Amino acid sequence: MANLKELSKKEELFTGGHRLCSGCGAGIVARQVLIACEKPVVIANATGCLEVATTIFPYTAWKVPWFHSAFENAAATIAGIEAAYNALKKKGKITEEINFIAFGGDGGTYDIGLQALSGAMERGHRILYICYNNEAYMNTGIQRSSATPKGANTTTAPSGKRSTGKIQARKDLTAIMVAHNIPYVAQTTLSFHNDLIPKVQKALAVDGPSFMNILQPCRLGWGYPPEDTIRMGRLAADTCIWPIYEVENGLYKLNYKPKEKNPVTEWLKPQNRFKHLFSPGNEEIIKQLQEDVDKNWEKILSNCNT
Ligand SMILES: Cc1ncc(C[n+]2csc(CCOP(=O)(O)OP(=O)(O)O)c2C)c(N)n1
Ligand code: SF4
Repeated sequence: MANLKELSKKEELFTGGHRLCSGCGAGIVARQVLIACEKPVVIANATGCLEVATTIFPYTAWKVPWFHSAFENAAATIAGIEAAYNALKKKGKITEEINFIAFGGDGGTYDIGLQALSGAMERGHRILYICYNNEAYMNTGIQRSSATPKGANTTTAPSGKRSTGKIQARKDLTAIMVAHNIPYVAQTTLSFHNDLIPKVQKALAVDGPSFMNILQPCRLGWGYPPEDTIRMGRLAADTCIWPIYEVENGLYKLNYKPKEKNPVTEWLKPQNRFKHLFSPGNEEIIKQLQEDVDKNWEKILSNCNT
C-alpha cells in the first residue's frame, strides 16, 4: 500500500465543507474509501447522516457520480447501475473499467436494507457494499438498531429507573454476510487506515460481490469529545469488541491482534451511552458484555486458526 505521504498527494474525491458533526467518523470513512479507489467509481448512498449532511442542495461533498437511494435499497440501486453498465459494455457503448460502491448506515444495512443487500449479494453483482456502522439510527435522533450493543442508552432504549438500556445483544451482520459465500467480506474500523484502504482495494478487485462492515464512532450518539473519534475505534479493536478480520473465499484471516486484550470497560467508560452501567446494580450487564466479547473473540480466533 502507498504510504501516508503518497496517499496525501491523491486527489480528494470526498471534499470538506459538508455538514457532518465535528469529529464525525462517517466523513473519515468516506474519505478513506475514496482515497482507496483507483478506477472511476459510482456511489449509491442510503438515507442517513452520511447522505443528508453531504448533499444539501445545491451543494455536494462528492466529486464522483453519486445516487441517493431510499433508506432500504442502496444495494438494489447499485446492483441496477452495475447491471446497466454491463449491458452498455456488451454493446460496446462503454469501454472504461468502473467500480460500484454502496454506502449504508447500520440502520439501512442491518435492519431496513438487509433484504436488498442479501438479494444483491446472492445475484452476484460486482459491487462493494460498505456499512458505516455507528451502532444506531443517528440521523433521526439516536434510535436503537440491531447493531446497537447490549446496555447502550438510546432514545428508543433509554436507560432509567426501570431500564438498563438496550436489552438485546447486537446482530452479527458480518457473519451473515460470510454465510452468503461471497468472495470477500471484511470487518474493520476507521482507526486503522492501513487496514481499511487495502481492504477496499482488495474488495474492488474481486470478481463478484464484496462487503465491508466498518465501525464508525459517532461523537454525538456515543457521547465523547470530537477529538477522540480515532481513539474510540482503537479501543474497540483493543478490547476485542470489534475484531479486525477478513474472509476471502471462505478463509478467515485475523488482521489485528491487540498486544494485550483490554477489558471491555475501557471502551465503555469514555462513552456517555454506557454511563449508567457503572451505577451500582448494573455490574451484571458489564459482566454479560465481557462474556459475549470473549466468546466472540474465541470464535474469531478459532475461525482464523490462530
Ligand atoms: C423506510 C424509511 N423508514 C424510516 C426513514 C427515516 N429515517 C431516515 S434516516 C434514518 C436513520 C438512519 O440510520 P442509519 O442507517 O443507521 O444511518 P445514520 O443516520 O446513523 O448515519 C431513518 C429512520 C426513512 N427515510 N425511510
Ligand atoms: S450524529 Fe454521529 S454519524 Fe451523524 S453526523 Fe453527527 S457524529 Fe456523524
